[in-house]
Amino acid sequence: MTTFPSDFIWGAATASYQIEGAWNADGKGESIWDRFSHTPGKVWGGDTGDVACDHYHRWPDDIRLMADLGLHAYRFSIAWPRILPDGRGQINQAGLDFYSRLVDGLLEAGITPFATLYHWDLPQALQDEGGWPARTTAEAFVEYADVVSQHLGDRVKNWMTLNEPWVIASLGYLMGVHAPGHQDLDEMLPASHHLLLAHGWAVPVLRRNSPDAEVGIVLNLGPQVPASPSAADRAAARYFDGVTNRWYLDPISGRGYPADIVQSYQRELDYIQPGDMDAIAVPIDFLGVNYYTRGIHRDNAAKDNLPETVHHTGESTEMGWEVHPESLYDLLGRLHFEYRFPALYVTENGAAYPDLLSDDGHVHDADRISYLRRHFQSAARAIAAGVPLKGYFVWSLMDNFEWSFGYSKRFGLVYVDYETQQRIPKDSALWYKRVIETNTPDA
Ligand code: IFM
Repeated sequence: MTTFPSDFIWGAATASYQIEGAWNADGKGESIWDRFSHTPGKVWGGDTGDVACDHYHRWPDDIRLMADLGLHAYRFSIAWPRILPDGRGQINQAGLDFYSRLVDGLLEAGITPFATLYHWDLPQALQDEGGWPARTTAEAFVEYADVVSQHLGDRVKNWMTLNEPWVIASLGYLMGVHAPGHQDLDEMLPASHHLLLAHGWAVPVLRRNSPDAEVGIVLNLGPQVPASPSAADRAAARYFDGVTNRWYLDPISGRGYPADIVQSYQRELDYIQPGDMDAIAVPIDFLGVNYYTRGIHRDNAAKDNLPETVHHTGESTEMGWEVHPESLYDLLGRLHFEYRFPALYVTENGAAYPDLLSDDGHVHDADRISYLRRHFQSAARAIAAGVPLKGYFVWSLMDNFEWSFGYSKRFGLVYVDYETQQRIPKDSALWYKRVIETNTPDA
């Protein structure tokens, strides 16, 4: 039987813009995702986060839901423009009060809060001054981290600075499919640096305001493997590993930016100032790992390439992402044995499937249960191999706004009827409750 350590933390994750709604309530400022989703053509079906799951008003019910599922911990994010509507300066007390009540409610329910400071909803006012490509945004982030941790740091003891800087920089400033929708390598590169700098500068502030807290950062990571053992395919895989994984892992581990990738960008990284790389390499207590899939790389231009030996399993989620649980084992092993972070959490893992509310009033999402069970088993194998994995947060607690896909993709353990805001635990939620109770995915 697969078992987990007795103190293993089972949780679920969400993010502010994806669930809260109340986009302009109680003094909240506009975020780049408000602006982006209100711009025609940017999000599937014209969907916006204006109402989302209305969690801003329904949070007491949502905490009851979490308690019913037996969650040990809840990972949520704080909306920067609720706290500092202009990004810096004037504090919006109503925003702080919202998160303060949420944290108190979680603690009363016996659920440990894990708070992420930045899950993509940058104050639009800061974007108007240049956004993440501007160093001043990293400076403003420190002010924001200070304000939040001064108010919540007595009760929140698990902090994550950023969620997925690769996505923020690459999808937002290079590919243009996320807010603010820019397509410019010369914005993406400094954005990635200023995100890491914001992280590095904020860590000591969080430690100062939140004694005994554990502080980390969350990266989206996945093995990038060659389709064959040829030199060309290995080089292709190595490049993608560098761009997506090492570009963030190496600097936070004190190794600087990977030289092969620096060379490939053919740019002067003249935005890096003395002391930056040391600040970015500040020791962290844990790394948060968001794992969804792997990448298989083939150099189609290579002459006489070797036959492919690594194939897609043929199993995909509704996002089109290959289901490959073994890669979670490989990834966790690599992170531990190659980078030696003091502790790891899976801060996101889960799957979108075309869930249907059946006539019997239930959502029979056997494919999600199968996905999660196999990933939990991989995580257990990694722990058995010596990886200090401390907990696992399923993405997501409930269906929500899936960025440029709007509400068309459902990742939740809990089904949300967006017309009525009714929450209906899917079969996977009831199964997850048993996993937590028994501490085994064989449940
Ligand atoms: O919904 C997102 C989340 O906000 C960040 N990580 C990936 C999830 C699924 O795409």
